[in-house]
Amino acid sequence: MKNPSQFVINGNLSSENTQFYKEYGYLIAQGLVSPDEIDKLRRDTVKIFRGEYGVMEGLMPVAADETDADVLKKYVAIHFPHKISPVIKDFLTQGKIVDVLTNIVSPNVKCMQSMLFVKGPGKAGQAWHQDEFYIPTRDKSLIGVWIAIDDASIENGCLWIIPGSHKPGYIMPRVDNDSNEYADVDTIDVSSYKQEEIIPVEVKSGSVIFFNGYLLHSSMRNKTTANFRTALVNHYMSAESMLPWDQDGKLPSTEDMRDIVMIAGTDPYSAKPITDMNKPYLRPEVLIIKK
Ligand SMILES: O=C(O)CCC(=O)C(=O)O
Repeated sequence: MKNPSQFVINGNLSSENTQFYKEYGYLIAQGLVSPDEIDKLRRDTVKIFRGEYGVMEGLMPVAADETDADVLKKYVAIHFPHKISPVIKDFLTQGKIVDVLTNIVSPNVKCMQSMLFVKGPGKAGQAWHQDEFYIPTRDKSLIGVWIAIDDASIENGCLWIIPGSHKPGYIMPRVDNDSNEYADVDTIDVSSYKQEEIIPVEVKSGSVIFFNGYLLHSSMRNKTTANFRTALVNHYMSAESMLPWDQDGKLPSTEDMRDIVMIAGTDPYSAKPITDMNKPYLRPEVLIIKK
């Protein structure tokens, strides 16, 4: 039976939820985002990929007769959509999400990344990884907030996680990926975990999955022929920690990447200006990260 403490009910975080997050590294809040908010995000997704907020590298021209689905089928995801879309920028501070974050991360929270996945039919998933490998905080406070815009199922490529895998608290070695489920050239070898320890997180539209930056997670290929698996994933951390994040060499090395959005509390580093270094970009279909 599923442990009921993994579910946040009506956005009210209980002490059992907090304990569960510490032990297992994730929480699920079903229906945390209302159908109206989801509709707004859905319309905004189309607007972004139709280039209505402006063109960016990799965005393809749209023919007059192309349906929304035709347009979206060409893409996997866009990184930093909050940089162009006021709707997504606004959504970073969605009240119920902020409430959970201020309870399990810190009263002072900042956001450094958003990603909007459309993941149309046939598109590959993300290999096993820990987000802190990519976005290194100094205090291990990174948290992914995975918002289901469409229902996410095993068939359309939902998130898979290994509960408790954040506990050792170190970054695990990466090995070559030879599975065509994934877009990445490398992965983490999870064969030491038992099959039953590796679980799919199937959720309905409007649900939110919160997961620790050291938690092992992945997603498989979308095996449907017509369904998208649209999800907005925002990453947050405690504002007390600096963020030495160079985006795998894309940004100059820095002791503290200040292209952030404060979403709760106070910023202890407010004497340093907020920057605008990250530009939105489209995720390529094959991902190569330097080892
Ligand atoms: O949604 C997915 O397919 C992968 C998301 C993910 O790996 C992440 O947010 O770190």
